[in-house]
Amino acid sequence: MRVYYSSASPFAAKVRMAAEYCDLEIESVAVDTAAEPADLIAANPLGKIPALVLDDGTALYDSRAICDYFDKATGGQLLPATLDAWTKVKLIEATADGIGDALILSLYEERYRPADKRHQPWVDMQMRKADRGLAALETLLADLPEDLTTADFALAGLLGWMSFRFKGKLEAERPALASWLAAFPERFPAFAELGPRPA
Ligand SMILES: N[C@@H](CCC(=O)N[C@@H](CS)C(=O)NCC(=O)O)C(=O)O
Repeated sequence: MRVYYSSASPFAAKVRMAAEYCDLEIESVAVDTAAEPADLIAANPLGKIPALVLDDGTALYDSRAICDYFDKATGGQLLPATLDAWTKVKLIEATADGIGDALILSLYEERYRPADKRHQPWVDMQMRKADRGLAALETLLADLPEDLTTADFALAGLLGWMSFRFKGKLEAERPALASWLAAFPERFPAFAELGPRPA
């Protein structure tokens, strides 16, 4: 299996950590999404990472679909079996991923738009989404099962990425999330190698 990724991406870190946890061997290929490389586009017409290519050439993208694939391929290593626990995990994962989407959109406004074309109210709205999501996550942490799940890898991807893209925000505003992140490498030592880091 091959995964297209960049070292800074919270979503790519999520799937690379999940693959490691499931003991799945994947080849990681670093790409620059802004350059729209042909091999990434062939795997994912949306040009986003992470994108996975299976050994038979089948492509799969979106971190949730990829993690669900890993879970199914390994007999349920990433998601709880009971409906109640599964629902809680999926809600946390969706919240973490949605915060990532909102924060990335706010960063792209700066990265890809000329200064005179930026619309601050829209950025502010994305930040409000992220802030509400982070507040919800602090409460939802209590619902995480003991064993690691896709929700833990989504959280570790998001919070690890925020620790350098939004430096100091978690410590100042969401200390429970900052503590959760600080404790994560002990629970999953491969975070040091596979967690998000500045490109
Ligand atoms: N919902 C997607 C989000 C993926 C995503 O937004 N990836 C970003 C990098 S962190 C990307 O590829 N951005 C390039 C683009 O949007 O063109 C997932 O969970 O995989």
